[in-house]
Amino acid sequence: MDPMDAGMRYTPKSSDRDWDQAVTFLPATDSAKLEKKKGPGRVGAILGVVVFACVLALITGLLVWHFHFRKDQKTLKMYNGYMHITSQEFQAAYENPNSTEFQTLAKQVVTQLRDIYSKTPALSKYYVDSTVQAFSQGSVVAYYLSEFHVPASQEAAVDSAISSLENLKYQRSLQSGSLMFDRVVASAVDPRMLRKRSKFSANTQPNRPILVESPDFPNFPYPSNTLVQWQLKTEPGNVIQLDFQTFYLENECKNDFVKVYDSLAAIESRIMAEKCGYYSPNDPLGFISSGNIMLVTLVTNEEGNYPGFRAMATQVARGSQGMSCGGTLKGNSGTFTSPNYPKYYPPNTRCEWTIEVRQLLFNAVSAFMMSVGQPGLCQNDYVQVNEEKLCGSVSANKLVTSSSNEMKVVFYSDGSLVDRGFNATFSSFEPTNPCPDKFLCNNKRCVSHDLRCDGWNDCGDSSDEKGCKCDSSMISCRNGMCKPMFWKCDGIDDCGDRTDEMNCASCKAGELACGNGKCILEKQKCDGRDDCGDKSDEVDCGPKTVCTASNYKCKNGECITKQNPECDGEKDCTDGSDEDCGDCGLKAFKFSRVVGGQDAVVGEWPWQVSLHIKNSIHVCGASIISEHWLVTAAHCVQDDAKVRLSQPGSWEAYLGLHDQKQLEVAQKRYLKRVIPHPNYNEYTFDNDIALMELEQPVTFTDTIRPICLPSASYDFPAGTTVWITGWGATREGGSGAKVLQKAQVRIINSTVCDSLMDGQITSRMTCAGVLSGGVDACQGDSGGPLSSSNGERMFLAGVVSWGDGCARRNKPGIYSTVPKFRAWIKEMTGV
Ligand code: 4AZ
Repeated sequence: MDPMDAGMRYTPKSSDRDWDQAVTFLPATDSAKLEKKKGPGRVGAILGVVVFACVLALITGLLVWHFHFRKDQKTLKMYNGYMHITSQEFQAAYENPNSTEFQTLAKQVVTQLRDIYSKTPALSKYYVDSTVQAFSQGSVVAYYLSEFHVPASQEAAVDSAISSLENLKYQRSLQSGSLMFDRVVASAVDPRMLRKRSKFSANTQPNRPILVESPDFPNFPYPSNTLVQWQLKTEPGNVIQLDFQTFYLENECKNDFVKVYDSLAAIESRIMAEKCGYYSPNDPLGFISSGNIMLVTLVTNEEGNYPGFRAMATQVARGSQGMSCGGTLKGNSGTFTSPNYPKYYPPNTRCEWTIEVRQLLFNAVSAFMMSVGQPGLCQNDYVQVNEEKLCGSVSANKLVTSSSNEMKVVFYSDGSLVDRGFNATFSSFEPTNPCPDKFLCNNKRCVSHDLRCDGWNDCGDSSDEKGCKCDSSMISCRNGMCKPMFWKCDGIDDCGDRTDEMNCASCKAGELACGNGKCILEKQKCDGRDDCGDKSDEVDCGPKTVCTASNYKCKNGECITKQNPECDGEKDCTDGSDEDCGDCGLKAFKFSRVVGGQDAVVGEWPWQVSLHIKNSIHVCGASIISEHWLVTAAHCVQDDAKVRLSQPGSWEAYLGLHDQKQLEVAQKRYLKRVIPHPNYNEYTFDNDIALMELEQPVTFTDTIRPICLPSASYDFPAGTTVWITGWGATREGGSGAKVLQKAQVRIINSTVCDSLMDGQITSRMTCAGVLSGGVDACQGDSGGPLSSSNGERMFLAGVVSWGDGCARRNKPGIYSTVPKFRAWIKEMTGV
């Protein structure tokens, strides 16, 4: 029963928070008592003012302290270093941090360091303590970590005092305490490596290969917020070769990275490389130390955990095969490389080759890749050929000649930051006959006579394509070049002087000039057969009722003989269905890795999609065809050893993305369905197309729009200019692009392409590229669009599928021919 109803008065208790406002209280009977109670209130007010004044004073004091003295608040600074002790012989017990020998020597090193720091006021004031992390041979090298508490304003002074300790190396030997040492090198610890929780792995044993794997590899992604270090040691006289078999980290090195040091401690002046992202087996990642020690570190942050890495560390005798370099090279020709090529060369290396021939032409055929930050200065790592120093990334066509029969080549790497090195060939020549049995290019290269006047720029300066006498299978350009006949009258200026586009309509009376220069009888026009060979005789034929496979079929069943009538701005079907195109293939704005491409403009390719493995990196491209559906390549959605790529749950799609580092700008969608083409052949890449249904429809914006799907009869004839776009590798074996890349290529005649690709082209494949090389789709572009404009809208001509490498001469990119799959797409998606 409710007590109010029972006539009882209710007195609220302090614990009753939700008491009813309608409740009445008993009236006060003694008002004097109530007046009296106001007395303590006045005292309270005075007390309140005093307390308030105190609090105000405290806050003011704190603020003054905060702003005035805060800059001198001390922060913890760590320095990693090594000390070269000359007065001790290395003992096996130094390998074991628990041994008495280790601890005794470590104590001496710490005393020594305190002594060194005490002599430098900039250091002594802030020094806290040091710990010894390891010892290695030579006589004994001690690796230590020193801790300083430094006011913010003094950090630079402490850094410089620490680096000036290195000057001790110029004194023959210092005696202080009981140790003699001749070198102290230290540098500030990378702050990213301080933030993390540390884990140290056990030291490896010399003399047998060691597996170095990220934690939980290959079963789970590596853990968050982890620092793992592997100290690798081998016997003196050997070096350590570290080869990564798998390397798959987050793309952003500031989050997750692997650092490899030519040292046992993370001393930044001994760093060989910092790596993140993905390295494919075609782009092998491998390092070699200069001595018998190496440190591998993995640092991860809290977001984006990736599969990680597996590497094998092996002991290699210094100077063994593949690692040795220099010497005298004799003979008429030969090749030589930097040590460990094409993997990374060791630090602290100098190699000198003397090439002796009767007369010499030095011909560096592969790129020189050096680690120097500033190409041009060639101060850190370089190749010196006679007097010329080369560094940075040097063209594969770089050629240096000597004017005597001797040439000296020196390769030099300093103590940090290594790169892939170089591959070079040399060949000798008679000064009077520089290219025996070969063609001498203007740039002094020698190329085979077979390559002369073949339509391709083999010399690199086009001199092999000038002054040509063309045979009947080639177009004779007025400028002296020869071009393949199938490029005649294709509307594109292949000669460069338009010769191939002249006299295209010189047919007899009663004949019709085809687009490709061929003449056919007038009556063959619009007969439903491709008499020209380029279908130009079946264009502009008006409505027709008898349909062939090459006719566009209107919604009302009418057939149009005009080639590609859809969405061209002209109504060809009587029911107008050929112009029933919705919003597809239109860009919101007017626009004035792909290998050989350039950065796209935001919104330029609004149908381009980046497919990521869930919580992982970009792996494939795709194209938006409707609010619900994407088109990609079937080979992108085949299960692999680690990820079930055929499952929609393995993916996330980024729409409207421009920069892979700004995923937050894009619309992210998960997938409901993945439908690979049922006839996809994983050996031949035939039918390499797949559909993806989005879990949630996408909202079209200025940067997210669909591309038009060409009808089954749509033709993209050879010579048509088309665009490739993607975040794939920007060179064969290279890494992916950060910003979306675009490049222009042309459709290549299928017969020509089939012979270039050794008969591997099916009717469901379209070839496109630049046959002289240099422009192409590449790894990571797969699944993305081959976009073609009809002047009004963009059409999905193809899906990036495969190729023989990337951007190689005479090796076009191969795309799945979208018109061939139009009916299947309609059947599966309704689009
Ligand atoms: C790939 O691996 C790939 N050059 C895509 C396209 C090409 C080559 C390779 C064409 O995804």
